[in-house]
Amino acid sequence: MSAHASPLAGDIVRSDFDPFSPATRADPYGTYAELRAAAPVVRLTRYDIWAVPRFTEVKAIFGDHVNFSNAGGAGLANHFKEKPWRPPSIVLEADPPLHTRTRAVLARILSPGAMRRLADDFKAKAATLIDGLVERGSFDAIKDIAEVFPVSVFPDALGIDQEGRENFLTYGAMVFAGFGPENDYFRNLMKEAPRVLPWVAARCQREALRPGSFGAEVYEAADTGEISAEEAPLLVRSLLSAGLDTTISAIGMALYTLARHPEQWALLAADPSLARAAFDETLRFDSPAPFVFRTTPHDTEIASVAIGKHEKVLLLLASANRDETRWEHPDRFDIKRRLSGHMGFGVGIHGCVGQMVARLEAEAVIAALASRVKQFDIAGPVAFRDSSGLRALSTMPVRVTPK
Ligand code: OVM
Repeated sequence: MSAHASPLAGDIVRSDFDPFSPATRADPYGTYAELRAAAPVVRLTRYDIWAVPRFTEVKAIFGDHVNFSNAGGAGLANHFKEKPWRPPSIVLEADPPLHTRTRAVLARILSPGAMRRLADDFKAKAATLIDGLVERGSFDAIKDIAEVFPVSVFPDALGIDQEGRENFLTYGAMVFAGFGPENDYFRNLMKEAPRVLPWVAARCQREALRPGSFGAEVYEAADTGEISAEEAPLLVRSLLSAGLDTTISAIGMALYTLARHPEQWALLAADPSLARAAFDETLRFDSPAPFVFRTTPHDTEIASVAIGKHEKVLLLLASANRDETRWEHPDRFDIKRRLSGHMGFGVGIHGCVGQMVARLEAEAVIAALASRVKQFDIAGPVAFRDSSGLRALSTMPVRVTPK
């Protein structure tokens, strides 16, 4: 474990690093290591924001919602100063006490009991999907697994019917691109907004949601007065915004990481019950949601560096997950690592409320594949998606050797 440098008190370390560029997405880890070595907080001159690359400060800021607010926006946009592209999320982009109320509703809906009720269905659907693909022998692990499985289970759990589900993918892309700068990718997607945003809003209404579903349960919370009638559709919108692109990206990155480490695949194939642990290690090793922002509601400091009021602070989760002072051999992908406390889902009051759904989906897919396939090989060029807010693949041709 090596120590990190501490710049002289009062010194501001600057960098022209661009967290949103295609080059960063292709390989961010060298730059993350440089940022971690340089300082606990770095001024990114291209965007006039602060970046936090080390585990200790990322974790401390996650635990400090008084000095580091979510109401200022979880992306680059500063909601304290500018109007966001969509009405802010009432859970992600809110502070206590509003957040406390909305979070409690989601936490109950996504509880361990709810997961037990979904587990058999997820496993059966994963088995059917993977059986068909293993028979084919060659397929695209992103287009045929990662982009298919979450869409086949999550909108059902949410209570939304089949028709037009591809609109969710466009909407999810807008949400995650919307965490980055207003670039051509975002502007192009937003051309679809006049069609997709009303479609999404209609799916968030009570009439559109199957009785007994997660969505219907949000409306039940409005009936009991836990949230208001106006808040219910916005909270359904959160489930639908955060519940699809994330798991698609995470399952895709998990398969990518596993395929690049054949010796780890062999361990998994020998014992598919390692699937859940393997998934969490992929989230540490190559986090699909690599960062999130906080905004300062007033003057504060990070590791003795003065931070002004209404500043954006970029928490580099994916860098914290490789911090050499926190992890032994951080650059080693090891599914048998005794892993706890990674930052892939964030932590604290805003830590991913859907993380058990994500684990259930990923475990179902990875275990199904590992129990049928002894060798899992990349068979052609992979490509990353353009999204500024996610690290995710758009294609990964693979060849599988059945057991
Ligand atoms: C929301 C939302 C959207 C995207 C992600 C997220 C990671 C939440 O609308 O609440 O959490």
